[in-house]
Amino acid sequence: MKLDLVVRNARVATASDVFECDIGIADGRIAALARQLDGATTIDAAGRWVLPGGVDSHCHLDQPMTNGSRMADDFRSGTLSAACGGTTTVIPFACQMKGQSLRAAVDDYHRRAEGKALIDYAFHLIVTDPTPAVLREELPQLIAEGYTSFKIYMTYDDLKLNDRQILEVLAVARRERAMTMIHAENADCIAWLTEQLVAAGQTAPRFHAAARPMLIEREATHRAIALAELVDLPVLIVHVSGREAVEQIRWAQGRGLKVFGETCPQYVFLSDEDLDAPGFEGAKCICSPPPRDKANQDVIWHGLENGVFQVFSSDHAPFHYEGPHGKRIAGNDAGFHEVPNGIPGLETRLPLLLSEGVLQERIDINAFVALTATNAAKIYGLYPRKGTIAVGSDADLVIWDTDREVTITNSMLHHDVDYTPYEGRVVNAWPRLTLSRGEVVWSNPSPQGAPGRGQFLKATRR
Ligand code: DUC
Ligand code: ZN
Ligand code: ZN
Repeated sequence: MKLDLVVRNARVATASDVFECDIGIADGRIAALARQLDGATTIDAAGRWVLPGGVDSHCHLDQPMTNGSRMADDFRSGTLSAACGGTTTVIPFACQMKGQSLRAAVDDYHRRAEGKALIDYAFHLIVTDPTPAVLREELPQLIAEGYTSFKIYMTYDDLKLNDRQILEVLAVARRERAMTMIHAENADCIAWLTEQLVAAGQTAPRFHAAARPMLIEREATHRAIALAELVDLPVLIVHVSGREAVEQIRWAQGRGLKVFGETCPQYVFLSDEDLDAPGFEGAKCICSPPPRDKANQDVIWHGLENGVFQVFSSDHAPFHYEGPHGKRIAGNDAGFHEVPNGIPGLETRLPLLLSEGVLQERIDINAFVALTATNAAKIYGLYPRKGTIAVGSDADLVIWDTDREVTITNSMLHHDVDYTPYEGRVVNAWPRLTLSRGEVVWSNPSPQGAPGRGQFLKATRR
């Protein structure tokens, strides 16, 4: 067999196994896993971890906003940042605006990605306006064309669905065997609390957490699970922040319901103390649900260890700290309720979890691979092309350095955001080399590969 490239002396981990071998690559795919392979070129992994490239199944790129704010990353900078952080597949969102057809939204996002993406991408849909045409025609057609997952929101005026609308969308997902992600927070409770906080002049960034206490996430998580049970449909609860939502998911899983859970770096590496940073600095960590306290960080860690969570994604939602289109869109000391929600994290997701999760022995390397690549690829219909190291899979591989300290600073990152919430944090893992379909896209410290080489991936149904 003629191999284009051999990665020699790899210490491979998949979601289930660890083994040492050479990885032979031909035509962008893994063609052989064996010893003593010969190829046209070779890369020596020298016994380092070689893991499947990350699948970041929850990130927002170039998503138009309705309040005048602007996302800092488009598909060029976002996918570059992902690749440099060891991620080789992203699944951002194609978000329908109310009044817009879903098809128009999908076409728009393809235009945003084409010519820019460095790595491969699929799309989740965000359904905000489930008209009869959307439910009967557009969704079934788009699912058949490879957009097999969608997110629905229970909060945000411009995005949210009511319970009846949620049921109707879930019914389509069941019939068409699509996967549904749910943002579970109770909109009316947030609005009521926000009104009171603002009236009392309590508008500093830390009050963002007071407007979204955990019980409103718990209530919505329970309701989302109940609605899915009524329709008899698996669902995935996104960006779970702490104990009360975890308890709902564990309860549902214990009853035999197919409820998947996703959490994100901000719920183990950030806390309410970060929201309480001096002045307006806390706005850098405003995201929803908000980071909770240290006790809740432990609960999320346990959920990563004990299988409550299947997916660890970034929820990269990038806004500048400075400038008129980001966190300060409503002024230099805007109220928390006027600050765009979201934080960057595409590039730091994997180093943080490998360092603090695996090297600190909270989770094993197989769990790391499952949480960051394999499970998302399976849940969202990209497996086994993506998310594992196996003969026939795309040669999306990352060689990891795990024996040196790296101090995270925003200047070393490749996103277009002017800050990282993880500034100054020390990790012991960083990608040394990232391969996407057998091509080098990151060789520390240099990004490589042309924007636009990333391919759109059609996802299969459940
Ligand atoms: N939900 C997300 O999924 N991302 C950013 C903000 C939000 O509320
Ligand atoms: Zn969300
Ligand atoms: Zn998100």
